[in-house]
Parts: sequence; C-alpha cells; structure tokens
Amino acid sequence: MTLRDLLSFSPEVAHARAEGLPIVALESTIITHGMPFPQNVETAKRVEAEIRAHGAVPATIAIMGGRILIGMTDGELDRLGQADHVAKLSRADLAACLATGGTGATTVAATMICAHLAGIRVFATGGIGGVHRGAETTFDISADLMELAATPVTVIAAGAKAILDLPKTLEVLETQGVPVIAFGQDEFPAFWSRSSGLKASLRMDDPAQIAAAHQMRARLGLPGGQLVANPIPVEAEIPRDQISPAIEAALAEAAAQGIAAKAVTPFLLDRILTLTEGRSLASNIALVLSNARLGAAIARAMG
Ligand code: PSU
Ligand code: MN
Repeated sequence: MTLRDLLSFSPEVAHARAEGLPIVALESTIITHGMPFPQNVETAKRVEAEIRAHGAVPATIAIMGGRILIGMTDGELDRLGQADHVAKLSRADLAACLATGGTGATTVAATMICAHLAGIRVFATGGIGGVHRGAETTFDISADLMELAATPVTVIAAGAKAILDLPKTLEVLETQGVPVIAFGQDEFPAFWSRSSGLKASLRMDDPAQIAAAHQMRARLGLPGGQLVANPIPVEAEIPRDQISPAIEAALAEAAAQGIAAKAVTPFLLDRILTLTEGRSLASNIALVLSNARLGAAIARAMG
C-alpha cells in the first residue's frame, strides 16, 4: 500500500489541494478525549466553519478503518464523537493502528505527522501536551514536544494548561529548538488564562511574520515546526486564582488513583470540566475558535 492509498482526503480538502487553497489541520483527540459529547462534535463543526469563514479550508484528521482521514465529513465527525473507547494515538501508536485497520483519534503529535504527510503546514488546536508536574519522578513528558522539534508544522494553541509544569515545558521546548511565539503579547499564555508569569522566547503580532518564519526554517533546512501561543480572548478568560483550585483537586485525585501514562491528560481534562461545572468548557470552546481564526490567517499568509 502506498502513501497515496493510506491518505483519504475529504472532497472539500481534495478540492482545496487541487486549487491550491490554504488548509488548516485540526486534531481529533480533542473531540474524543478533550470534551464531552455533544459539545465535542458541535465544537468540531463550529471550528471548521470558523476556518471557512476566514478564507481557509479545514482538515480534521483521524484514523478510521486503517486509513488516515485528511478532512472528515459531518457524518464521520458524528460517528467519531459518539464512539466509545476510541484509541488515543500519538507518534508511538500511529503505525500499529493503521497496520491493524484500526480507528483512533490523533493527538497533537500524530496530527502533525499526518498533516505533514498531506502537505499541510498549519494546524490549530486548543492546548498542547507538555511536561507534567512531578516529571522529575514520573518522567511524564508529552511526545507533542519532541514532535514540534521534528516535524515542520506550525501549531497554534492557547499555550498549555496549568495541569502541566509550564516552566519545565518551556525549557524542554527550548532544548529541542522549538520556536515558541506568543501572539500579540510577551507572555506565554496558560490556556484558560492569558497570563502565566512566564515570558515566551519570541513575540509576533502579525500572522505574516509567523508564516515567513515557518518558511525560513524550511529554507535553512532545519527540521521541526513552531509553537504559536495565542492568548484566550479576554472575555472568555478564567483568572488563574479561579481555575487553580480545580486544577489542584484534579491533580490530587489523579495521584490518589494512580493514573499514569496516556490516561493522565484525559483524566485531568475530564475532572477539571466537572469541577468547574462546565465553565472551563465554554472557555475551551472560545479559545479553540480563536486559534482557528489565527490558523486561517497564517495559512493564507503562507501563500
Ligand atoms: N491538552 C488540552 N486538551 C487536549 C489535549 C491536551 O488542553 O485535548 C490532548 C491533545 O490531543 C494533546 C494530548 O496532544 O492531549 C496530549 O496527551 P499526552 O499528555 O498524553 O501526550
Ligand atoms: Mn504522558
């Protein structure tokens, strides 16, 4: 089976490729493990619509029936969003899932790999994985960070959640040579909060600068992508002191229950959602929409 046979383009994405239109990739783990049904599917469709409204074509990526879907129909989104026990696929899991004809949702790392195979350079999501708190004993560091160092895709996220150790996350990104570009401010944003108290290594205020930096990296022959950290819109922000109790409680529950490995991030996301009685979900949706708009602008600027 050739790569062509493995990639299954939706009609919309196939048309965009033929016409040379800007395309923005979207991940599917946020649908299966990041938000509850039905908001997950509603949000996935709204995010796609937002990208279209801003002059680009959305390509939601997932694995179904042993093929890499690049762009999904509404029916496929409905099925994935309601399915039970969908596998969460990172770099380590992708080939095995495809080889066995399986179905799975792609994380940031796996979505970057698939986007690159499909020639897509821009990918918008909510938050990336990072270095977990206590990593000095657990060694739990998301494969997303190493993927950013290896695969030439520009990823737009609202920073990383404070369930993670943000200073260590930034240190690993720096060590791995990943440009961390805060958009429109100096600080690295912390997902629900615009502020983290930490400075990003780079700041840009114009999507065209971000596109130019991506292209320059390719010209230099440097592998890897860029992380664009787009602060949550002011009106959707949850101040740090209000979200912190939910984060601390979720972390304590995870430790008490011995949650480990791939289960950690989904467990924490689910608990925080419940503990904030849905307030975190409304903010999460607002920031993904905002990242989709910025992703469309960067994809348009790539030309
Ligand atoms: N962080 C979020 N929302 C998410 C995820 C992370 O705020 O949905 C998902 C993404 O798919 C990310 C993955 O790539 O979790 C990271 O998982 P892990 O920490 O196991 O690498
Ligand atoms: Mn992990």
